[in-house]
Amino acid sequence: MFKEFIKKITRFESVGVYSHIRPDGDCIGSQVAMCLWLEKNGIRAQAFNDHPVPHNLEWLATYFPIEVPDAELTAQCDAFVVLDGNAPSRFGSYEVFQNDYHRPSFMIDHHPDPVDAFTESISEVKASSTCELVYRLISEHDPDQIDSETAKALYTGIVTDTGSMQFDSVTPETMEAAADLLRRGDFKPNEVTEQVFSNKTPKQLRLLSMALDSIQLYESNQIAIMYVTRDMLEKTSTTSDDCEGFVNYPLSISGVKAAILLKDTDGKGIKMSLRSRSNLDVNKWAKVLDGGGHKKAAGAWHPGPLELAVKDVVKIGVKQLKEIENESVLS
Ligand SMILES: [Mn+2]
Repeated sequence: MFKEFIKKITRFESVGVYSHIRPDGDCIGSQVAMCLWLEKNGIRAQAFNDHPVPHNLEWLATYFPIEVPDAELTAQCDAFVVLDGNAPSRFGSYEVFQNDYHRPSFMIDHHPDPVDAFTESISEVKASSTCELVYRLISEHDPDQIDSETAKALYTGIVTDTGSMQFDSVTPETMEAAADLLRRGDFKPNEVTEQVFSNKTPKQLRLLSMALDSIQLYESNQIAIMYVTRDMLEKTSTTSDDCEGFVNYPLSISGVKAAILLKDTDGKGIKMSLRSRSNLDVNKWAKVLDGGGHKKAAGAWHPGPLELAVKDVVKIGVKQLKEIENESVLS
């Protein structure tokens, strides 16, 4: 799988590497590592994203600059790599450019249901993160090319996409990858995690306090709902980006199988983050609401208002709970 990819990608002189829009630790980490690896092998790399790098990940962009793509920059690339997303639409202006130019395209990702729109794909749903896949790719080619910056970038994605190694996507291979990255990069885990996680502002904690107050439980505590409204953001002078990670709090309540954070913050409907720590499949759940993602983590959208969004999202979850109960009775 990686051999073919390595053989083909290293034939190009100049490669544009995209991370998905509204970037996170996994896509930025894998993007920076991929660019450093390409350059080590004599290929000119450019890192692109339409959106800004989140504050807690800006340090990664000092290892390799991430630019907003424009027609001039993209025209310089012979091929593209897209990371941590499996459909062209996840990469913003990339899709528009490719519709016109049809350059060879390479995808590495771990989300379900990949779109058949790429020249070469590495699509591994069981991988904890795209960073774990890029780690395996570089290791298969030449593990000595994993320098300290590459190691920290890849470690960031593994840690952020696994909820600090808590999700059930974590395998012995994930732990081995993390251990090898620590050894090769010669750093301690907290050097990365403090930059990524311990950077909360007092305002964010005030917002969190309000969000915690909004938690409601359904179906004997199996489903937890939390919401953030524009009013809460105004009262705490925060933005909806400050809700990052909030959904893990309702998910941590004993007995909760799935938690949903609803954000009613921009007057453009309700954005939802769905998380599961059971056999409830939030990817299926989100698909009913114009979204998708993984079995354990997904995003969805509802036109609103908030009360109706809560009602509808709970209804879909309850239906799935009942189906799972019926299946286990029958089997
Ligand atoms: Mn990911």
